[in-house]
Amino acid sequence: MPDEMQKEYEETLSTGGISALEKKISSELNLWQNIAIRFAIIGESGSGKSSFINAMLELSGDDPTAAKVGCNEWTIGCKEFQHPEKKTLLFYDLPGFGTPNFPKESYLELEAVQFESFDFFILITQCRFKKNDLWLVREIEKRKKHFCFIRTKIDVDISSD
Ligand SMILES: Nc1nc2c(ncn2[C@@H]2O[C@H](COP(=O)(O)OP(=O)(O)O)[C@@H](O)[C@H]2O)c(=O)[nH]1
Ligand SMILES: [Mg+2]
Repeated sequence: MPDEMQKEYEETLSTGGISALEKKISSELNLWQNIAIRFAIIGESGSGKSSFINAMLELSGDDPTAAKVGCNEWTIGCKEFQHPEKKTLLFYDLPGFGTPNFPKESYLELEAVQFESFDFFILITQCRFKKNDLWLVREIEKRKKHFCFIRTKIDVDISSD
């Protein structure tokens, strides 16, 4: 525990007694519930990022609030989607990288991408783990951010075997 924090707790204990300290600790333990967590949904264009967001948020494709799905570059900026129940969970549909509009060389510096602002990266990979996916993982690691992989289109993989 940092010295400053310990001092604060000691002061609460000496002025308000054990009940004041208990109250302080329990209110602080609940603080995390109000902290927004920003998830970046990232991956190559067409990998299934928008479909994944819709599946997570249980939005059907024809819902006007759903993420737009299609092989074209629908996602020009970085669109926010809030979890319907857990309002602090925010998902961001990022532009797909590796297209003429968003080449990987300049992708991470683009204003539309806001790479540094995210807490966690969900890297969507389709069918195979490719060179571009590896490049992205290395860039995320360089920035000491956390990530996980989601592999999409396994239905295609299974049916083509
Ligand atoms: N078969 C199959 N198609 C998928 C899956 N996920 C996405 N797609 C399709 O892949 C295409 C691109 O999906 P989209 O979500 O727009 O990808 P994005 O460009 O990464 O946002 C669309 O035609 C989707 O219907 C999946 O798990 N299986
Ligand atoms: Mg998309």
